[in-house]
Amino acid sequence: MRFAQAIVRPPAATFAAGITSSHLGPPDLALALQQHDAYCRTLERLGLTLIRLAPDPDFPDSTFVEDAAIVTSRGAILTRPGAASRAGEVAALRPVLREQFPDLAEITAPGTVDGGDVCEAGQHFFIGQSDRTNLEGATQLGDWLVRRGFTSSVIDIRVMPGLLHLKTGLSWLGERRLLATGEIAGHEALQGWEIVRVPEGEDYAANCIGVNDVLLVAQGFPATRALLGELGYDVVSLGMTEYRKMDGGLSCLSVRW
Ligand code: CIR
Repeated sequence: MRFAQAIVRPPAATFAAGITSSHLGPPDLALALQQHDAYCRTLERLGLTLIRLAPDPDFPDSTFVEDAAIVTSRGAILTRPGAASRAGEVAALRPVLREQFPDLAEITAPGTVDGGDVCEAGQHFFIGQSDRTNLEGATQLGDWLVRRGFTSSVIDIRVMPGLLHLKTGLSWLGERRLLATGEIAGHEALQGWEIVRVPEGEDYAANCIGVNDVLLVAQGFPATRALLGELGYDVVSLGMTEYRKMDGGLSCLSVRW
């Protein structure tokens, strides 16, 4: 997974007013900003040029930029986020992505898609059908991917209560290997893939991203870190505590290409 650029957006002062199902208490904005800064500096150290969007207090969840767009090696598509309070987040990404991808596509009503439900795995994309991504949205995205020579499959995660998005429990580690929580590991769509199970009690660490030979994982999950290290990955861990309080994972803080 080689990336040269990414879009990021720091949390706004209203961050704590975002949607969450966690019972971890309100996020500390100052610490969230520090964690965001460390995340951005890590991407830059790995060679990425960052496009930094300004924080927008009207959209408390807008730091989770990944949900608003999907960028592939063969084009980009804006999503139509499934939560009403997040629908307007796409507007800030449109001009930036259009400049880079002139034939920028867009999911249209009644389809909804959150980028967190879209797990790229090389030529194949796993698309989560969730409370945020409906079947119409998943179908529009699947058709768009097929026209670009990719394949896709849909995984219904509505029956997996611990997962907000597909990527809450599934990440691509490269080649044919996926990191998955127990809930998702046995799904038929993953047949033929090598599954690395997230160690017991560390489900949050399932959301990780490979960036230019390094695997970025959330800090505080030693068994996962050790397991990935044994498998030969160069693991870098990042503090994510304040984003976890808002149901956000590591991948959601950037759109990469
Ligand atoms: C939400 O519920 O939409 C946000 N509070 C968290 C979104 C996290 N995004 C992601 O996992 N891709």
